Amino acid sequence: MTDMQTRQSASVARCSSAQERKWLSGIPWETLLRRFAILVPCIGLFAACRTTGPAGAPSRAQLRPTVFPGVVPEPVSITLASGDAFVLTDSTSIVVDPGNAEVLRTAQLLASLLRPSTGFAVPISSIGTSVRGAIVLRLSTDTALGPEGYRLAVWRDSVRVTANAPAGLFHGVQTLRQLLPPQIESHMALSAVAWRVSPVTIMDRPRYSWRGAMLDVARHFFTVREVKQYVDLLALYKMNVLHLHLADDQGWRIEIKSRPKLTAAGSVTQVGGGPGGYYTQDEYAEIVRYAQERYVTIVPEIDMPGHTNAALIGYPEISCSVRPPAPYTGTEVGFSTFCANKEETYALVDDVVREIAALTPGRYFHMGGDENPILSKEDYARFVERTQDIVARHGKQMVGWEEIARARLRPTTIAQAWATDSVAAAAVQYGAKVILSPAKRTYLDMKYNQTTELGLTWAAVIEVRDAYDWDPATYMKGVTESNIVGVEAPIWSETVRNITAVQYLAMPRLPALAEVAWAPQSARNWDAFSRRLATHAPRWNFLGVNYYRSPQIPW
Ligand code: IFG
Repeated sequence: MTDMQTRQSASVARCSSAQERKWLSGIPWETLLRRFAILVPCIGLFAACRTTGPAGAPSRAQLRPTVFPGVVPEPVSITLASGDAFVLTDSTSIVVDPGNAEVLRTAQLLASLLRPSTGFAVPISSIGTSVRGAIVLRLSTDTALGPEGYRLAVWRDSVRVTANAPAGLFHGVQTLRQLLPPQIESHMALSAVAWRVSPVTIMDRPRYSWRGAMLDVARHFFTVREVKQYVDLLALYKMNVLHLHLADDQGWRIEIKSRPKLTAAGSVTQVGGGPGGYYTQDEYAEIVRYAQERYVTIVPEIDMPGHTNAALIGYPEISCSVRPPAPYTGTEVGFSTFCANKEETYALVDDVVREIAALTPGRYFHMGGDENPILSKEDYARFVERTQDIVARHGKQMVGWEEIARARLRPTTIAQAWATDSVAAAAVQYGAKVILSPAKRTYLDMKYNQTTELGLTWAAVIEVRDAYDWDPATYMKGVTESNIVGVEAPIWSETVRNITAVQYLAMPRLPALAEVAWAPQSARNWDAFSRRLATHAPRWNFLGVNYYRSPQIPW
């Protein structure tokens, strides 16, 4: 057997102390056997835990398993090995192929993580120079990994991340980040930290290609800086879609040059009466750029035909709402709609889709489609189908909330399940795919429990385990794994008005859903996840991320 033990032959070291047994207790054997090769030979473990104090039980710190990484999402394959750790020092460099601008960008992002906390220079040098003591990021054809997967090998004298594509290298770097001590996230240099990574090899790739979060910037407006902070969280957990809910009854949040009254009249307030706001097209482009560098695709949503009160303040001639459009600061839904039988309506839709599509490199445009009790079934279907044609004409694939499945869909269209476990299934008949956002599991604007100050309860109260313990492939009748493009966690902002409040509701349920979307179902285990997640709290503290200390997690 090589010194790299394969996970199949894992066996727990016999000399583990009560501390070790405590840490390992509760994690089912099959998880340990499948997920971690804990083949630290007794003598090795005893040596690693060698006591410096009086003979007898080693200290808690010495025994704390430094080789059991708290990687979230759980990788497909992770093999721990004995041997010396890789240690970041002032001679550590990052080695890349300078010819690939994307890979160089990822190297720069890694360097900007490592430099502040370690105080090391961490130079970036070209492939071909010595790799001793280096972190090597390299593209290599490896079809087993797909477009987002990676391999990560940590040895005493080097770290190597390889992938088919730059996105995979970026994801491998996030795993390396999580294998480093949480102090690595510090924005100020810390001394007396062992910047060590235990020897490990990982092969990893995502289960779903759509691993998303949605931020409602319409009920309450969030600044560009706050949106970037949310993108940072998604990137840490390998999520790759940020769906921005840019318009609703309470606010229109993006400049449309050919329709200036959308922002002039529609952006001036928000829930509760605050000042509202909107993104200029340059600001929206900056959000897109920032997200793209972190392999997060921005999916813009203009909710139509319902949830359109803010748009109709400026353009009341296409209103078929049940009340005259006016600035609205409440939280009711279902009282506004575009008319479906006026050509002026589709002229406005075309202007909006054209301008936003031109600013959006991602393939998708989300047209909303939810909660419209006003239009007849026929008129609603007509609106969805004409909008679907407009979106296609501007080069995008349409996404819509599950109700759009009541219209005839293109096979490229995606229905987003949220309220029921059946409506979106109708999309499958057209060959359309489904995103799973079941409100009872993924709506992060739901309270954790009845005492949570922020959030709503109409769908459920959702503790961390509720967000984690489900299988998308078996969740909906008539929707199987092959129909599913992915999972998305919306956070609606009726009750949250700044990013700190968003983080409180999002963390730690967002990493739970990131694991639902990334890890193989066979690798999912609540006990193991909860222990891995607990090790992330110090990381969030260094990052200044607000979070809910759920009693379900062994912090
Ligand atoms: N449902 C509405 C949202 C928001 C939400 C709050 C969808 C698709 C309730 N529509 O979810 O606008 O009000 O939890």
